[in-house]
Amino acid sequence: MKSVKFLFVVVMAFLCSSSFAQTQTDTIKVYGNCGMCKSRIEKAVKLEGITNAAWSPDSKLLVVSYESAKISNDDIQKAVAAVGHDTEKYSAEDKVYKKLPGCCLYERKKTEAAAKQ
Ligand SMILES: [Cu+2]
Repeated sequence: MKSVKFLFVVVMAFLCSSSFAQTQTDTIKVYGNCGMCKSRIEKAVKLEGITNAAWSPDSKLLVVSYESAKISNDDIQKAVAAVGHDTEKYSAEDKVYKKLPGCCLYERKKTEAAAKQ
């Protein structure tokens, strides 16, 4: 009887930890301008583990919900930078940024490289 109880506890513990996968919501500063930026940014974070993402052209903030076991805040910021948008932690490559449509050429955050120019 004791072992049955133990097994029950183990199974319950397993069910609890797996059914409540940790979902985290972060707000990340992402540089951009307009509605086109919005769709580009939100498309870039349609990734495994991300449950919700919305970027506001007014606040320049990306509110993203994700399962922290599957993807990290850094991964998300890298994915955004990869499509040409600087984030608070990662900068887009110049060549990617320069390919953005004219209306999307947002004022870039001050990077060391920009400061030298
Ligand atoms: Cu834009």
